[in-house]
Amino acid sequence: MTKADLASLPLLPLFSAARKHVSNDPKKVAVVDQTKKQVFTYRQLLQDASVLKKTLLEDLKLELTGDLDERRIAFLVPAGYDYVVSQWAIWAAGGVCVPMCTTHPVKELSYTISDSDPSLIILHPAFEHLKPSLQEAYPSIPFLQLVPHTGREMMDSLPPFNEPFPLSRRALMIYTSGTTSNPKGCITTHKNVTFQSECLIDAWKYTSSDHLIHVLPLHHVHGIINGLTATLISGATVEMYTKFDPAVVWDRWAIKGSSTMFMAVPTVYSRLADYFNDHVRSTEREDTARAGARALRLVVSGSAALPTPIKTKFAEMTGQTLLERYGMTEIGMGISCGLEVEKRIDGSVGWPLPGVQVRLTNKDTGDIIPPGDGQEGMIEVTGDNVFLEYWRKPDATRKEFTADGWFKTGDVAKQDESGAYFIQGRASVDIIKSGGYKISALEVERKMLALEDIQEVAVVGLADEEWGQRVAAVVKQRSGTPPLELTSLRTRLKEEMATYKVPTVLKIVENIERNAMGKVNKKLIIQKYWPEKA
Ligand code: MLC
Ligand code: AMP
Repeated sequence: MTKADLASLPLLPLFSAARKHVSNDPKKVAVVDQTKKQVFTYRQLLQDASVLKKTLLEDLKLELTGDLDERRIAFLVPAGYDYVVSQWAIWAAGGVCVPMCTTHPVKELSYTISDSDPSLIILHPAFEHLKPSLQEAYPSIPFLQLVPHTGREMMDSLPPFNEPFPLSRRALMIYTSGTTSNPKGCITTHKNVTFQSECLIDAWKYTSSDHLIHVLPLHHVHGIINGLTATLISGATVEMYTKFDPAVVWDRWAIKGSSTMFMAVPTVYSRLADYFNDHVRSTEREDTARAGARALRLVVSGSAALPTPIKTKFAEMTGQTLLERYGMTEIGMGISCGLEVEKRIDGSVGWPLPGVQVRLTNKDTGDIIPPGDGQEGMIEVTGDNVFLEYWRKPDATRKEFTADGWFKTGDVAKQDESGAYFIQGRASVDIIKSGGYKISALEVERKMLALEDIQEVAVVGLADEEWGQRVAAVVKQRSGTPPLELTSLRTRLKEEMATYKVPTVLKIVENIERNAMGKVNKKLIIQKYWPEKA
């Protein structure tokens, strides 16, 4: 690589921050890639992003304009340095990042591709085996075979920088399930992405001395914004893993002081607690493990309600009171507890983040509930954190906003006199949260109904301590078909949808009760078949 290979980078806040980190410390490590077992500096990251930007523009024959001009670029790259380079290169070239889920079956990937309508797909060699089926389905979309990067800086200089395009441009598209049966592409702009990251940096005081152990998937805001982008804007180091493994996390924590931050969903803390009890407690590793975990500066739980038993167990093991915060794909993070442990309130997700406005409204009338009066209401949010639109779905976008422009989250909460929020759950029974993933019951039902042996189905979320909720299916089989059995049904459904959406509980019934309108009352279904969960 020579300087001539480097395309210029727009001075977006992220790249401007990275340039500053290099000038403060040219050797500062941005990414520790635990799959490659290599480290990558901010300087190399800027160089590699600039080279890949050039390749993207060349492949699309856009060298002359030097601008992807909000074209979507989908990418299927494992969590690690290559992911970060791909994301930065797309942003540098003026494109919209469409990160694809590395565990999705071909059919889900195909949906993302057809809906986002990308100009190009970046494919990491780890996913080469998927290329023939994707290429067959989308013969007109070019593929860019990513050449994995190695941790070797080729030169000292940085790419040139130029004036950025407006931050109102679209930056990121994240697919999110909702009350419709197909996931929607939630679009955030550069302004949104920057604001979402900076308000967390402000609240949680990320600094360049921080070191995050990153184990979350990189097709959702928790992993992308809180984990990756906020950390890199701060000049800290992000240590990336392709998959969460409790053994690895406890081993890393045991090296006291080698990491400072950890962020995860409640299921991960439940797994960490189980692993500690089974493999660490009463062994010679116990003291170092406890001391290392206790020394962490910031340990955050979110994306789903944190059950008190998990919080209590984790505190007993580590001395850490998990910091809870509330967020959503459409808003990044909205509400958070603060760094001062003594001010955290049990069961509360805290107070609005700096610059984010939150209010509660009456579920039936839409009237604003006076702050702090303890009534249950729907959470509404406004601020620069709030997304721009659902991709090519103006009606769906409009429906989610009030007449005065606030985003309707669909979550129910109460607020106490101190202004602290307490999440009470979702208004819709058709939205399930399992392992921190949001799942549309309607989507699962539609895909199950496509199987010929299923005549009717109702999908519900069952409360579960480890997963938050489990996806359960009540099924009426088509007569004359062989008895359905959970394991083989799951195998078939894993071809159709992401594993985390596939029901883990199955109930075969003679009839699914419906009301006069033909609707299923899911609360009654849970009461009837799983009274202990109702
Ligand atoms: C997997 N399994 C599940 C499941 N996921 N069962 C029930 N519910 C789920 N959600 C099953 C699999 O089918 C499999 O069964 C077995 O459990 C092990 O699967 P796995 O894939 O190996 O699970 P694992 O890798 O251990 O994943 C668990 C996890 C993961 C918690 C690490 O789910 C995860 O990373 N969740 C994070 C999701 C996230 O980032 N959400 C943020 C969204 S943004 P079998 O039969 O195949 O063996 C957002 C906004 C905000 O919410 O506020 O942050
Ligand atoms: P997603 O659409 O995948 O981004 O998920 C967002 C949803 O996760 C929110 O609408 C909430 O229902 C839920 N959620 C996020 N954080 C919390 C939390 N701390 N407590 C309870 N629910 C949460």
